[in-house]
Amino acid sequence: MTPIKSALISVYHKDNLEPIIKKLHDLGVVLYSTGGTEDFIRGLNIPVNAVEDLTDYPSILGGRVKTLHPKIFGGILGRREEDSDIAQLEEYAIPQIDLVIVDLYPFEETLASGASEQEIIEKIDIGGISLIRAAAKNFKDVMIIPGMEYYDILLDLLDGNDGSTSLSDRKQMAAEAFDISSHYDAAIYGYFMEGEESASLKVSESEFTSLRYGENPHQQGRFYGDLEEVFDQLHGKELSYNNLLDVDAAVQLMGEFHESDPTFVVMKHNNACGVATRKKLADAYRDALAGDPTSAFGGVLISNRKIDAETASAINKLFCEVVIAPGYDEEALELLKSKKNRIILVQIESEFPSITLRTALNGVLWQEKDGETDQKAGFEFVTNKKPTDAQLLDLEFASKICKHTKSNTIVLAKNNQLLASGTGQTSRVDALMQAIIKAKHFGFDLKDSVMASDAFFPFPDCVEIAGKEGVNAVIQPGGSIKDKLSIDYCNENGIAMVFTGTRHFKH
Ligand code: 93A
Repeated sequence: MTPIKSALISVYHKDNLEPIIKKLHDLGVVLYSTGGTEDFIRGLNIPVNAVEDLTDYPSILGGRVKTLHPKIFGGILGRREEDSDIAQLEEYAIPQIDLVIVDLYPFEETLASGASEQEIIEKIDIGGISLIRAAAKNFKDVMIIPGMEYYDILLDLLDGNDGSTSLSDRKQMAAEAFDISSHYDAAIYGYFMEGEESASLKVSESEFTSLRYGENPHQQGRFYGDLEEVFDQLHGKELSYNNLLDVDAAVQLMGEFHESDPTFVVMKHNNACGVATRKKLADAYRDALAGDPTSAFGGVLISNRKIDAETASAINKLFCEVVIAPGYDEEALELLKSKKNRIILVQIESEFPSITLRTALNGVLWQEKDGETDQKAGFEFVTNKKPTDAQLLDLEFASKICKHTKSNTIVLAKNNQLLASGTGQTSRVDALMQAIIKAKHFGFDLKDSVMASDAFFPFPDCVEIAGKEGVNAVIQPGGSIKDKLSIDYCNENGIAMVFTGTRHFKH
């Protein structure tokens, strides 16, 4: 047990401090303190030494530098068992400090109060956090009390041990101290990163939701995170594991269209099977559904506009799992609620974590999300024929869908409508064949349509097949050693092709 003979006390909130000070005084502990805390102690008629008297410096820079001085930190960090440390403390007349009590500037409260930047910055505690870290580092000799929530523990220890502390108590409090300091710094980091990475990934063991099951009924499933932060569920059963994956895929894709005219997307198994942008939402829904009315059954629908009654009554003719929108007219909501679907409210421009995680073998793969959206300003025109303005819009439209569809993928589109896509195929030609067969099956004419590919064409086969079907504009990253063969075919057949330089694999 080590007796406490001296204490440095520097606390922001003075509440509940009185019994501690009185107890320390009764035990004959020598007290050192900073300005406001010193005034408080003097107010109790208890003797206290001002840190200024010890350092021979006043508190300067408006209080920014109060305790940051070797006479303070030497007394905390000096190792009592190290002869050279003790000799130096004596040489420089540095008193040993056995107990440090700090209550930090309230950074998070100040931030939450909506204070100005200047006020927030001033509430970044420098001296206090250093005192906490120094005392915790030297736990072999020094006891740290890193916040007012630990006063009761200190009082109990002082009562029980007649003013002495044990090594294990000091070590335990050191751990608490680093918990406090790391949270404090994390809050400051969060403030500085605001806007850059404000949507953080929440994976916390303590915050999970049990799902009815995983991907299949024989698999358990859970969600780690806080769904309420992202959306409001207005109707229907709890979302399943598969629903959550589709909702995620849907909002990510719709994020690409948040500034577009009314747009509707039908998602199925994480891929879009219908997408259309129109002047009227009901038309967008009709034309999205036309993309693949078969797959739409049991799908997840998302709109970038408030859903109106006309669109809602059209939706009600279909069985769907989830409807997602940034709003619902009253009548639309009543109509949708009459069916067994789930209805959720999401802000389309919500920020989501900028990274993805998935397990692989015995570890976790981490990557940044694909944040690149292909826009005409970045297109490289590689064929003699340049796309028309209408084709450019369709190329952008198709490329956005392509980016959010499982690889290998080919997307065929025309007039802001997804005609068909080939999804998750093992070859690009298979993806194209699938898209062509689907488009024709649902009655589309591919003449004057556009084609998007998530990766380059290793051979000219895709442009040859597509060209014969009537596709007359193509968007792809480029970069194959055989690019020239595809370009030649396009030039010979009056097809416009653009390179984006950006691959959009999604596995
Ligand atoms: O501005 S500071 O970072 N500079 C310092 O040197 C310093 N030393 C202690 N803030 C500093 N403190 C903090 O002052 C403590 O963490 C505590 O919150 C506060 C107590 O000040 P007072 O005793 O004057 O009320």
